[in-house]
Amino acid sequence: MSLQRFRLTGTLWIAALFAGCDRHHPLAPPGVQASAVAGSGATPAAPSNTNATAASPSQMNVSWQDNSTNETGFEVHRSVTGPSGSFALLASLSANATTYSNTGLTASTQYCYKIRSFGTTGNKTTYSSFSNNACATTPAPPRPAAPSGADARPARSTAVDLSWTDNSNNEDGFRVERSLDAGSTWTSAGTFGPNLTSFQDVGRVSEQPVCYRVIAFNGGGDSPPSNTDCTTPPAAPSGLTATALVDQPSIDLTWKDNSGVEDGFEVLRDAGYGWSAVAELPANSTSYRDASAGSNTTYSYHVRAKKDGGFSDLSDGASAQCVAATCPATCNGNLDCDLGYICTNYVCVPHCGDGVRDGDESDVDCGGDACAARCAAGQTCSVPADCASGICSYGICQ
Ligand SMILES: [Ca+2]
Ligand SMILES: [Ca+2]
Ligand SMILES: [Ca+2]
Ligand SMILES: [Ca+2]
Repeated sequence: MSLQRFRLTGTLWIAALFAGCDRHHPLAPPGVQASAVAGSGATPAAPSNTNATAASPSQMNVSWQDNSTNETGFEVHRSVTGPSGSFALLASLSANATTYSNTGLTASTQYCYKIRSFGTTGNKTTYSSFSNNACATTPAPPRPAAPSGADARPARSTAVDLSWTDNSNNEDGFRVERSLDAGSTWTSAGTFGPNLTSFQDVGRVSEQPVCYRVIAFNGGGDSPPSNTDCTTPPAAPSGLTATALVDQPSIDLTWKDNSGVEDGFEVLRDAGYGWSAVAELPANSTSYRDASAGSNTTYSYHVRAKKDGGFSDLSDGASAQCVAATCPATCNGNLDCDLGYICTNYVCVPHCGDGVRDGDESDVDCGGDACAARCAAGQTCSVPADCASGICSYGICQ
């Protein structure tokens, strides 16, 4: 719409010029005529006294003096390469503007500004010369808050997992520091970007104590260090053997304890369904009897030392198969087992004497069809036959 109007106006003006007729044609604005006739037209006066002041690490306030009465607006040009660097248009402002806030800036960085006014009439825009340059440097940001909750735990015998809490929203990154002498001297274990909260320190030596702390940093400097947390990656156990017993449905494990720092040992087993922990043992353990081995299944084992919630490398592996005549049936659910047995850890085990209510028992180890024991007075029942008395009233044996 405005473009069409402009074209109409221009055409009329050209027609008027060639005809030498009334220059004050009602469809031609006076500004167009003045600009055209004067050549440079209504060029507004240049602004002056430009000033830049850093309001924060991310904001610069720019001000200038408006010296014109006929401007359409002002342009703010900015350089991040110094006063003699390259300026680029940053903002176009309306008439009579004398301030501009430049936000989202980088701390500790110089920004330079210069301003010019402009006048637009029809399709013609003319610019004043630029004001003086004004440069200022954003201040350094405040130092970030210290991280907390540093927690070191062995990932394996030669690596430590470190995690911490990020308490700052202005850090440029984190530096993890390591001490091999209980915190007397520190060296950097790595420098990382912002908002990271974990790091794995590889290349550690088993049985060697190591301490960590974390520092957040930005252009303003370092935070205080976090708490210090220490651990010692334990040496892995070795020489694991697995031997099936011939007189009972069990597999005996033995291994060599190679660590002087472990909190305990964990026994891992795979019966073909994936690895899972089957035993947590105290420090200095060197044997374990797995009494839940079923028939026709090969059981594989590893042992690892525990320390501070982490682990050593795995021991070598060993495997065995239940060989006793009494090896229980393996199962994948209770329906695979005979009456009186339930499926626990993929093995059918008797439930009538295990001290818990399971199988079809109406109370602990009594009632139901599978167990011979009847429930005593006061125990739970479903039918009269669950009770020794033969009387089940409102679910309770009488
Ligand atoms: Ca003005
Ligand atoms: Ca952060
Ligand atoms: Ca030990
Ligand atoms: Ca039971």
